Amino acid sequence: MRLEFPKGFLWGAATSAHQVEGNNHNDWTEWELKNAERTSKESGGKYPPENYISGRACDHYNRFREDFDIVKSLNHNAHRFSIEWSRIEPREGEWDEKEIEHYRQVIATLRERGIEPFVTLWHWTVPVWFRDKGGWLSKESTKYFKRYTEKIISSFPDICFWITLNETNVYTGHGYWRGEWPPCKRSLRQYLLANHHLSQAHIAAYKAIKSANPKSKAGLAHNMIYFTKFPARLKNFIYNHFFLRSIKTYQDFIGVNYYFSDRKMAERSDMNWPIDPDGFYHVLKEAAKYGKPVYVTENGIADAEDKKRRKYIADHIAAMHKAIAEGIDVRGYLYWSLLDNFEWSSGFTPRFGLVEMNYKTMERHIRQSAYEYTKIIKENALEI
Ligand code: IFM
Repeated sequence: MRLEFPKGFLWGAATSAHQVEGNNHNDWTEWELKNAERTSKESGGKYPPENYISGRACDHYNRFREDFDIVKSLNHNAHRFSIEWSRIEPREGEWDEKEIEHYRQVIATLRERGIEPFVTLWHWTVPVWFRDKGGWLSKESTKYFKRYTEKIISSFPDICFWITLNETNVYTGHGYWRGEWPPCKRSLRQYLLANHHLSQAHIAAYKAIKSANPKSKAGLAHNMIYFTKFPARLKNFIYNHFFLRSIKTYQDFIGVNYYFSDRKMAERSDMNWPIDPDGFYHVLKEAAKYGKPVYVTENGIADAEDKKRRKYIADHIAAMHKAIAEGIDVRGYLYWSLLDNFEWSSGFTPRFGLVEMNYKTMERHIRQSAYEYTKIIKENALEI
């Protein structure tokens, strides 16, 4: 059977600045240096402290042209990346024009290759001065984020797709509720406050984007889980809908990041996450409730041996097709991730990439599953 996708469907992959660029200086890099020894010990010595320090990551900052050649060779027609705020505004109110020029080159390089950029403004890391002012707990945070957004949109006025924030629910859950990620808070009050400021930041950024260019589209990349266990409805509301509802009409599309459900599945990824493509179908239906187009801004698997990725991608794309066939307006799919990269507190161990990284030599090796994904892209259809 052949599952056809709508004409003009966008296919590609995603990355984020801190996870691939290398040599950033932000709140995470400082935290990594303090925590690497402890995290390494917690792994029972299995992974050395360097595994938990982003360091030069994939050196994508210097090798983005080579990486986008790979993207083109794989026939992707869209690509999501993020701009690193700490590079653009390393000190409060001081813009680094050299870094703006860098991202101008990144965007131009994608466009020259016929690849549509999806630009994320914030993917979890913040400049250290912003952290020192209280980060997302400060009531000034919205003002700072808006100012940064305005600088970026005036620098890149022709971007069609903006993603303001990445996975606010995952970020605040780990950083303000469970205390596992910077800024390592464990407080319901602070968790709610950070969420509140992030939703205000989104709305301010959305308004700024639309007033600068009403034709551009702005949304959020939102992590969604398919919940089946009691109290599934409550969990669905809190995790999947609370933030989306708080930004209500201030979004032109819903960006869905999907990885797993809460069901017991026979197959798991290297992250030990259950593989549940049917859950993907269900979360797309949840996302569709807002009556906006849906873009899959992330979906992927950590699979170092590349044994499960081909099937994972095909099964998830089939589930997405089922949603489309039922009338859900899904317009694009971005696999996470283009390259193996720095997976936050798990370090370099998980391998999500279509492209395998040799971190010693910085060589890139295209995995077989990436070619299988390309077959789907070329046909704009999946044969099952
Ligand atoms: O690597 C992350 C990404 O930064 C945000 N979404 C989930 C991915 C895999 O954990």
